Amino acid sequence: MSEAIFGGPALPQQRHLATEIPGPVSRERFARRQRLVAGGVGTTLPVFVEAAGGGVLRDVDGNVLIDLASGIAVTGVGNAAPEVAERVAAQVRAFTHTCFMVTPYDGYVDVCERLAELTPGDHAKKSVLLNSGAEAVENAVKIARVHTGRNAVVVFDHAYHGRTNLTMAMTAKNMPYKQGFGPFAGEIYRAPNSYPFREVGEVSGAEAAERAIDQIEKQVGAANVACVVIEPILGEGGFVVPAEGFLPRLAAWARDNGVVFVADEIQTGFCRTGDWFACDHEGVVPDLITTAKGIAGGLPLASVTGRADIMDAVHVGGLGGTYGGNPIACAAALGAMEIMRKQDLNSAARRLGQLMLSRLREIAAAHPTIGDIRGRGAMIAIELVGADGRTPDAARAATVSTYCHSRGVVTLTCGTYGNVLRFLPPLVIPEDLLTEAMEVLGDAFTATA
Ligand code: PLZ
Repeated sequence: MSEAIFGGPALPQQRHLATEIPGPVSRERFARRQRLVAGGVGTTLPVFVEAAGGGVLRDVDGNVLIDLASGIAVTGVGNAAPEVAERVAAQVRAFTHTCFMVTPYDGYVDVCERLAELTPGDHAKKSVLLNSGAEAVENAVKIARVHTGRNAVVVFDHAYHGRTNLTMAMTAKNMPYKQGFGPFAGEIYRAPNSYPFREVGEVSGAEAAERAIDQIEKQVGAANVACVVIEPILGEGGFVVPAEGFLPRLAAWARDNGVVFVADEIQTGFCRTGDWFACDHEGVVPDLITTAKGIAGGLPLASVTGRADIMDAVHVGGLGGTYGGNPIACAAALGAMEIMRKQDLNSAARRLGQLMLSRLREIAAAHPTIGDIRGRGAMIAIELVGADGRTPDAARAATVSTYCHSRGVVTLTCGTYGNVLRFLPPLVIPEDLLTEAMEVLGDAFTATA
């Protein structure tokens, strides 16, 4: 066996370019990847990682990159975080799997207990644990349908809920998520979202909610709706923060009409936005909440958590799966949630957000292509537009992102129009590294002007 490589916070927290990006070793590995991995799997930045921790990734050429992606909002507590790594190692040595449906174990129940404490609302709650975000969304829909005896599912413009058949139908964007993969599941209805930057004229949160409600009532009928499923801040759709009042009004309408209100907090959850969950910001209490990504410090785990009576509507045996709530993933989640609490990652996310916002405002003052700066906590994005201040400029987003990659900063794009640059640093990133990454971003705008 080759020598162990250690990541985690002990990894030197310094950007370092040893070669061009990607370097020769990564290029060689990538050629092999191209021969062996299905062509449909994309790559944002073709460097092969060998260690990661704190705010950096180290690649096989010895380059150290600043991480503004967190593996798409997963490693909020940091990569290979000691509390996660140690609990995982201990669990692997004790037992790796029994299947919770065959013989239970404490880790699963402990995670459900933590979820009941941390998610919005102080009502009685229960959870089911699963493997991926998409699986959590699917299960939320199953539960809502059985509870209500209704079929219709309402989702929103720009939504992203996953890549399985049902969640593809719920996801808004065709390319690359849906193209050629139909037929899709039925009884999915799309309502208009609140997208302040792209509204024509001023539309308040309450007005945007009325617009959606009117469409739901006219086109679907409230009595047919099992659930509305909404990301409280859009993730893949562009980090759009709805106008204040939009979510509370929708939630109130759902309550008044016996519709299950499902918050998809798979990308926004676990301190990312400066609260445990994005719904907390406006005091919205969802009936069901889907979580994944940040929950377990990088191990695959997801959940549906919600009102005990709704969760209990399903017959025994109706929910499950071989690996859902795998003991190793549960051990990781308990470690990750402990870090979030002990290190107060909500405060950290707010500080990192302030740092990014102030630097981004300076960059935007010099580069009018930045039409909008938005987000909350350490979930921040900029939307790039043409000279008219409106037309999406996806090409510029791509060139700026590519420049950042070449200088050792891992950035991601998103948005329905592909013209949004998003920043998702690990919540444990040292602030000087984040400042440096913002400097590289500023250089990227100047160099690509
Ligand atoms: N709901 C809000 O953000 C996953 C997708 C990356 P899974 N987002 C990243 C990609 O291109 O596949 C996501 C999300 C929200 C659901 C999901 C789905 O979570 O764990 O990827 O299934």
